[in-house]
Amino acid sequence: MTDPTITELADAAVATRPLDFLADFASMSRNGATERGGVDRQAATIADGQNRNWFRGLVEGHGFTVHYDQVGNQYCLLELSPGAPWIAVGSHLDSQPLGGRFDGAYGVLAGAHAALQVQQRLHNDAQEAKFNIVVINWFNEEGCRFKPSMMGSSVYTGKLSAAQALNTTDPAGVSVHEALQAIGTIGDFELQVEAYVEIHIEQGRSLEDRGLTIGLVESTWGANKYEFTVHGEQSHTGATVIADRHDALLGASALVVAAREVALEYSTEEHMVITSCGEFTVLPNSPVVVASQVNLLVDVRSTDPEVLAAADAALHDRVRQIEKMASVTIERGASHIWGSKQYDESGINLARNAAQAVGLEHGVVRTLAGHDSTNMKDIVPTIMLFVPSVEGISHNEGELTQDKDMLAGVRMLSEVLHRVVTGEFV
Ligand code: HGY
Ligand code: MN
Ligand code: MN
Repeated sequence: MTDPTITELADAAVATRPLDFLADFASMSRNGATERGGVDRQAATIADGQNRNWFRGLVEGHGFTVHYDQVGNQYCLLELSPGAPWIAVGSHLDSQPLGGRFDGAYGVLAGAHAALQVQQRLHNDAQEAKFNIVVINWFNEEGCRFKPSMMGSSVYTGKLSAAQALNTTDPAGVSVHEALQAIGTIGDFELQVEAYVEIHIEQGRSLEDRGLTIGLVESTWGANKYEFTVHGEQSHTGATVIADRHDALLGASALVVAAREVALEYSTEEHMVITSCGEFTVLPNSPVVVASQVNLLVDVRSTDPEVLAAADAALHDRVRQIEKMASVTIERGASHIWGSKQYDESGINLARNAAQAVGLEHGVVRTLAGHDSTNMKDIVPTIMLFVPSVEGISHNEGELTQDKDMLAGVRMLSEVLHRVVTGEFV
């Protein structure tokens, strides 16, 4: 008997490969699992490292090769046609503290499964791929341990320098570089991609409300995020008369309230404004001490650039008023800004045709949240898809996407990727 050829071995591997998305998703969700059904896998923590290694093991077992770039983006390469250019599918495996298990992680795992389904389909149909597929787990999309968010894709798309990303420190003073080295997921890999596809949970309720399974994302909201530091003067809470106080906590609290008021004042029927303060650190945070400093992050978002600019200007006016009212100074530090922008029209059409072909209820949606595709769409043709989030709950351990919707999303993604690798998109 003669030895099997490489092609025969590859055929056998493709034919016998078992794929069970829900089982893999359940396994992945054990990494960094929290008591209430969520995960805590902040960027480059031990839990994130475990999950990255788990994912590496999973995909290597299915024939991918895995590499890391200089800022810890994880590239899982599935070569379908040696020498062909690459298209990417991806999202992020990091999470918020006490976050949900679907945000980002669903899209990365769905990308790997969909890529394997495409490989199988090409094989069954004896069809040539025009592109190879790389599944990318972008580093630090969440931006909670290290700011700004969407860090890995920002470096990839040239919006942030690698040096700046690597030198960013967490509240304990650990740099991105040190943290990535500690979990061993940093390298020097580089890869150019010709198109990008991402699937993500909606994190809102529009699909659920409309009874749809797939969202075709047509645009992002614009967002302006600012790190503010309110400087006051530390003193005794009992012994310092009001006239002598420079209370940083009073100033910061007024800024939180002002942000909400700006949202209410500047939202129109047509264009909503959303503002938040999600992070607030008081120094020295002691019961009998007037705070000397508060660091807070305020973000302002809107669908319309002019409405966003007006709300932003109003927020800055309020900053100046609060400085006087609380006798503090407010310094604006780093900012992270992205514009409201359309996704590629031909990508939306391709995705619409794909949804029709696989028989899934679909509709056009916008994304309020930022995603790695927010960056990628600015450098390559990009398709962004959503699956429903139960009650729109996200960044919460109770985040949920039903199994049937996750599976429908993988089916949809696989149809889209098939069309992309066979040359329908770019
Ligand atoms: O929307 C956000 O701010 C985050 O980067 N996903
Ligand atoms: Mn996400
Ligand atoms: Mn998130």
